[in-house]
Amino acid sequence: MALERTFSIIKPDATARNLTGKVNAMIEAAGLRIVAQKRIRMTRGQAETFYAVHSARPFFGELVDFMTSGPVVVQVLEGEGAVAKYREVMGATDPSKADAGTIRKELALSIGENTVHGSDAPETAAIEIAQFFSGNEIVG
Ligand code: RTP
Ligand code: MG
Repeated sequence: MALERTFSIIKPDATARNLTGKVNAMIEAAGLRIVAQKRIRMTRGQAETFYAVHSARPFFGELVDFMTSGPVVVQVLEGEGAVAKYREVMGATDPSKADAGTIRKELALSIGENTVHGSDAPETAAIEIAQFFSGNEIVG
């Protein structure tokens, strides 16, 4: 498998509980390298753009409220098959359905406050990375 990059967000429920280091330890233990990282406060505009694919869903307003409710840590992760590997490490969207040992099973609070985001395909990863990072901020 080829070296690949994926986009990750450590969400406000996790920064509020001081879990950034714990999430990062689980990412690194899985063999993924954190090649870019910054802590930001997402604007509503950024959150609406980021989750535009969900704009017609009933939970869209709540999702934007949540993602702008506190600091997030945006990251670029690199590794072999990074997109699929990180989805495995994250676990299912709903933490009650996530496998043992995954970030969401161990740390998430609910389907909304679910601790992390990870890109769902290499094409979306490239778009999401470009929304938050310029090329010289990523050091592989
Ligand atoms: P993400 O995009 O954050 O990595 O999560 P995902 O792929 O596992 O889930 P997705 O279907 O893309 O949904 C995006 C985020 O919306 C929130 N959500 N809430 N209340 C609900 O029923 C509901 N469904 C989804 C979650 O925070 C989910 O991560
Ligand atoms: Mg998604």
